[in-house]
Amino acid sequence: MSSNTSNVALAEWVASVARLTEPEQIQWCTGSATENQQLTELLLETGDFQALNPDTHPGCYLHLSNPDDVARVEHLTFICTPEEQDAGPNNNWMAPAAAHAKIDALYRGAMRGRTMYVIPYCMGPIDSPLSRCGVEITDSAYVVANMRIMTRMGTPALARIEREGTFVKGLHSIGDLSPERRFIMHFPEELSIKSIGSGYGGNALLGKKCHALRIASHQARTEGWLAEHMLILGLESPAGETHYVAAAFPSACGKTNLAMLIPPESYKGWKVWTVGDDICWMRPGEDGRLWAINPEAGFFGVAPGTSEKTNPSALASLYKDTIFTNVATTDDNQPWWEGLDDRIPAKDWQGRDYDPANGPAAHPNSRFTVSSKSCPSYSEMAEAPQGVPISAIIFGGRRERLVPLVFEAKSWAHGVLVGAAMASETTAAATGAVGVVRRDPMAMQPFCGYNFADYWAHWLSFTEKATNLPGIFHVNWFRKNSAGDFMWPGFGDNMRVLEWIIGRCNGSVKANETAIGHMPQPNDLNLDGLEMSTEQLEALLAVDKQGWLQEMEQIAEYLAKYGERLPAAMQHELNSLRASLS
Ligand code: OXD
Ligand code: MN
Repeated sequence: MSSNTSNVALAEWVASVARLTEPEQIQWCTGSATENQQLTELLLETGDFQALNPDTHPGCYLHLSNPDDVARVEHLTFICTPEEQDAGPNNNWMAPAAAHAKIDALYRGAMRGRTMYVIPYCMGPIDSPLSRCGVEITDSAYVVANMRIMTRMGTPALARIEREGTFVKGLHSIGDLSPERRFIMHFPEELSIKSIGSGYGGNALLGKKCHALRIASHQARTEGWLAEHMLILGLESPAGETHYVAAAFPSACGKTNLAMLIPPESYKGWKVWTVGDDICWMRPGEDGRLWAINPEAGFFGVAPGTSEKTNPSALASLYKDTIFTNVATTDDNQPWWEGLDDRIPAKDWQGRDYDPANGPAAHPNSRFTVSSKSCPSYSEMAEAPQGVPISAIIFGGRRERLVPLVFEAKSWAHGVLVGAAMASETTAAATGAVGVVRRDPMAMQPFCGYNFADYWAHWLSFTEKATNLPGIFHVNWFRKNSAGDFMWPGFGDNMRVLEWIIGRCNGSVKANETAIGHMPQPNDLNLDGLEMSTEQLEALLAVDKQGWLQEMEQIAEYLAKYGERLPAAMQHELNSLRASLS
């Protein structure tokens, strides 16, 4: 048995994985600078990393993945619970024994000739009671390099595991990278994950989607908290008061941009602080509020579209110590992607000479991995063990039509229905068609580790768990007019909507009561410095009752898939909304 840990379960698991996968050697990761330097040298030697221009981008590397392995693979992602109904219609399901047998056969001898890395990690600040630990075993040095940035990885995490005795087991092998032999399997009851055949982000960095969302959502349900696909930001007013907001948007809908928003010029003295850009764990505090941590330590952001205009803070973070995956490069070896600026790239994301006939130079789902600490707007409260108190929860989607700029749910239960009814046009973050409207409840469709009906019941139960719950809001930055142009400028100007939301939370601003919820009176939105006519604003805030009735029919049809398990309170909310619309 290995002497690398005093935790017997961990030592035994590592030994059994080694027997199955037969690595050439085993390396326990400590997270030290020397270890990172050695790994980087190895990655450069194997060609998994290419150094970028050391003058403009010191410590930055480019990784080009297999062209068949560039996004999450939802059709190959499984929740393996003893009862199929517990995974729900929202997940692919496989019986645990069958799943283990299938994937273990693929792991047999998979690490021959390779190093097996053992990565102890902590999701959340190392000293926070809200944090949870895991161990990822992987044969990919690229995964280790990413996990080092995305989690608190190494010796302190192992010490916590040894103290607490519990951890999530994540086994990952790149296998032969064949999509035919690729599976991402979750065993919530066993608190374990098995992933093979992909080296890409969400499939391979098991702390992120697999642990912090799919397994954690199950853990959160059992333990009375929430694991959500949400950014967390702090909004500081000129008076120095900071409100924290959590917001759920489907993948690649601008969560990173919103989390790092720079207020417009007219908002002197206002400041947005970034706590997290993707995942939020919240639990009721003794004061009855929800307190949240960002379980991650870095950003795995979508590169295309990130620019000085859309997200200056993200861009400022990317000039040192960043891993770029599947971006293009310029002739002086700087990273480049569509939307960055008007330079012409030299090489595309497959390392070919750039030719527009081959499509975009950077893959649309190309990414940067960078420490949160590199971000100029990073909040020091992101390291606070108690987390931050949440004043508002925002749901949003990418909707060209119907859905107004902002509305507020009438109650918590109504808010849960608003979240459950979220829909969005699909993006490149997952494989499959782009631009199709799909239901993405709470932006958790790809990430909820159990039956959505039980998940909504869990959300509804928070009225009994917390006495001072945040307000729930819905936003849509993506509405288009009949000419096909966006009606709202978005980005920094989203601050105007955030200000209204905070005003609602502290009772300083009124609202119009409409059939779908509370909405701003046009004068309540601060439009200083923005060229927008009253007609444009009215169009952005219009409630098309007929359109909403049709939407309600589609929502009812969608929810009906959950049958008897759908909480009665949801049906009740739906019926009362329909009544107020007709
Ligand atoms: C992500 C995603 O990578 O949601 O954050 O796909
Ligand atoms: Mn995400």
